[in-house]
Amino acid sequence: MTTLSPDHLSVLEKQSIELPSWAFGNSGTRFRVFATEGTPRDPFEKIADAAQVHKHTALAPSVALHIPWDKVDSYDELRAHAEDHGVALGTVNSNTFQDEDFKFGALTHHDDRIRRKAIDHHFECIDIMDATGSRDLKIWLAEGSNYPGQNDMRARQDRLADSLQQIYARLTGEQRLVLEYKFFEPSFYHTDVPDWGTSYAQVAALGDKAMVCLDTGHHAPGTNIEFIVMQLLRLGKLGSFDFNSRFYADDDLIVGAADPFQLFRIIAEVIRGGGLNNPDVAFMLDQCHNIEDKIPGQIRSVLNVQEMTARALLIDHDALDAAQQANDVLAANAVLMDAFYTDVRPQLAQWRETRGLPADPMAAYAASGYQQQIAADRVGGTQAGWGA
Ligand code: PSV
Ligand code: MN
Repeated sequence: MTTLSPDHLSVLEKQSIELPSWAFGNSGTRFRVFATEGTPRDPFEKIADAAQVHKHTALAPSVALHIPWDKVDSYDELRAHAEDHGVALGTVNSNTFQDEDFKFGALTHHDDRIRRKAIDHHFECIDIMDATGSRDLKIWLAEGSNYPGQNDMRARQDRLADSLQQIYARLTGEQRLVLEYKFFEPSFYHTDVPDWGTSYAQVAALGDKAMVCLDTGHHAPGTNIEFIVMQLLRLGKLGSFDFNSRFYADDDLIVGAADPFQLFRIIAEVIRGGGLNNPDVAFMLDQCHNIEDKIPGQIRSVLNVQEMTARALLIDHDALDAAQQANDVLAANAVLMDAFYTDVRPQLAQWRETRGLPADPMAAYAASGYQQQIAADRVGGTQAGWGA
């Protein structure tokens, strides 16, 4: 099968990908953060930019916040502003990586005062979720150590379990906690949540409302990420994705840019495991646009996810199953590759038009004049950026 059926298209129509507010601010590396004209000066402007992505693609109806970067006086006002722009406020990300007190740890710290402060920061995030209507609290911890012997890793794991328990107990209603893992950076010897197994062990101890977040950039090179996707779905613990792509480390580049085939394989496992358009499995981007324009960078990203989803939907599962049962290694592989190599772009473009969307969202955005408008309008003030 080489064309998308009406069933496939109705699956694609329901797809939604959450955007990170920080993708619209300036970012860079430890060497330099480059400013771009028109960069938002506050969370309201970030939301307005994110809404452009949704307007041109109908793929990105919500925006994740990062606290304290996106702190505002009135979350009711921010929520209304988002709604006026046709988007919703999504996941709230905590931040325990930029406070002097957290230099040697936060939720794992041996000093009770510092650990209390880190837990209280998460309570504040939950209060914000109550106001924004957000469902997910996403926790990524920068803590760990740089040198063997620096820390008692076991004691830190115990304190982490206790801290998470306190945070979990504070959730209400439909709220969830998602725990993101990362095997390095900023700590280089050990991190306290390095891998999916540790995240799984910690969230499994908490309960049903705690899930694992899989950031595609947070694995050692060569890791079979789709295997982890399969396993977490199988265990009912894949809560969310932070999509991005990487050539070397946690590069935070446009999803699907470095290795489209890996993205295809990941989404194929999501579909296989019932995770597509499943509200329990949130699709989010976690990217930075260091040198390219940010809004088109995000448009390209959601289109890449849509395109790989379309290709993965084309996998002929009957043929695949038959080949697998027959131990026909090459035939099974060919079924997958046939779907992967199908160019779905012309059909997706046509389909977009039938829905009143631009056939080419990148071109439509470029022609809209929005980029020039924000460059002209947003003069003065401090551009949002790493830490702002
Ligand atoms: C850490 O590398 C991470 O992936 C976490 O999700 C953070 O919240 C995000 O990047 C932005 O700093
Ligand atoms: Mn992430």
